[in-house]
Amino acid sequence: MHKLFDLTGKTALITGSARGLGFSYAEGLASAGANIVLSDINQQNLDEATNKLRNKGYQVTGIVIDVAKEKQIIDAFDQLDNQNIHIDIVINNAGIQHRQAMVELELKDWQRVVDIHLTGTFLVSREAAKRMIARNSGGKFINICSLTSEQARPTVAPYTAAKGGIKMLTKSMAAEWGQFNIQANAIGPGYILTDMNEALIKDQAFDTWVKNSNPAKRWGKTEELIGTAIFLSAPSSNYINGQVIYVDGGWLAVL
Ligand code: NAP
Ligand code: GCO
Repeated sequence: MHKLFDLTGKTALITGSARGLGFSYAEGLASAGANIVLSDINQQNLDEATNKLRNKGYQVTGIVIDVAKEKQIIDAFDQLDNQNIHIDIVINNAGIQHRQAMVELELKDWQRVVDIHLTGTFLVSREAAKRMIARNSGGKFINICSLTSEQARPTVAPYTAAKGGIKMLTKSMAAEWGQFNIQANAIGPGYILTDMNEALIKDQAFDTWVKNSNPAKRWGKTEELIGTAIFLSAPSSNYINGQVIYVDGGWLAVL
């Protein structure tokens, strides 16, 4: 393992990591040497995911965190403190999608999407950064953006607003925490084959649109995001701050 990409001795917390991209990030960082704290809202999914990684010989702790609930986040970090588990790397991955025209959208549905993506990213990062600064340990934040951090499509307004906000929150984190040797960056995945997009993948017209909209002419695979996650978690990115790296097959590069 090249020392620029070696995560040995570091502990990474990934939110929403019982399945999907979050689980891929966790497995990828574990393969680069990191100890892993998996977190999710569903205890059963979390236990299954924790066991999967432990069976591969990785050092894994599982903790239930609903990123929409501030008290759960605070309690979780207190629990980790009590277990002497110090978080060096945070991937703010937890997320949901809600597809509906704005004129029909209810406030509760808007609020839930924004609470999980944008506010959840803020709350988890605040608790982690407090401790990184107090320990003078430095740290890494990888927030999860989206093509919708840059461009919109109809019916996903709360998600788009939240993902645009996460892009700017990432820059705010860089602005305030860079002096403490903390780097905050983001990954912007294109259209990836995960459960979140199951309905879209099955829709022939949408599938064709995705394939025609990026130079790679295909959907992305979860494993194609791992290298960027390791890079942004490792010493190789120590002078990169406030950036979004789009892993999108070239989607945003072309008309
Ligand atoms: P996914 O397959 O739906 O998985 C989302 C994960 O987040 C699940 O484990 C889910 O838990 C968890 N979660 C949901 N609400 C939560 C909450 N309140 N607190 C904690 N965990 C919560 O989604 P995905 O495709 O892997 O997406 C992961 C992230 O990547 C999201 O932020 C998404 O916006 C972003 N992203 C995805 C794509 C893509 O094409 N897939 C592209 C760009 C960005 P449960 O298992 O209990 O539901
Ligand atoms: C949608 C999708 C997208 C992708 C992703 C693209 O309904 O358009 O869910 O939001 O998941 O965010 O980058």
